[in-house]
Amino acid sequence: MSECIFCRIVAGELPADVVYSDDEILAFKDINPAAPVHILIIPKRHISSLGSVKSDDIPLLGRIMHRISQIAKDRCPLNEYRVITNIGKSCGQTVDHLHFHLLGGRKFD
Ligand code: DGP
Repeated sequence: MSECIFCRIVAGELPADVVYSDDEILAFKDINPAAPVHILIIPKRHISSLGSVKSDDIPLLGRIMHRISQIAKDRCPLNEYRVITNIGKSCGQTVDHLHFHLLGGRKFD
């Protein structure tokens, strides 16, 4: 059994409120939302962070970006939103599995 929480969600070992899933991408609601729309978009394959992507990952990263824009079109008012990824503990990364926060539905400064 993986020790990575997000790998366990991908494997169905932990529950999640899934909003999108395909062969390589999963999107689910953040357990601790910071905005009315707060969705995490992850590769199903374990990649630790954006800091460890390889050139082979470029097509996957493009598909993740495209998927984020599709989810945002459906869920974010005015199609306005923020996308964040944290890399490393000192910058707020608490789960060592690449994830993009899609935040929307409120004003950000
Ligand atoms: P970060 O701080 O960038 O590593 O963001 C990790 C996010 O993951 C944080 O906003 C809370 C969320 N999170 C942590 N554990 C779980 C979980 O088990 N389920 C869900 N849905 N979200 C989780």
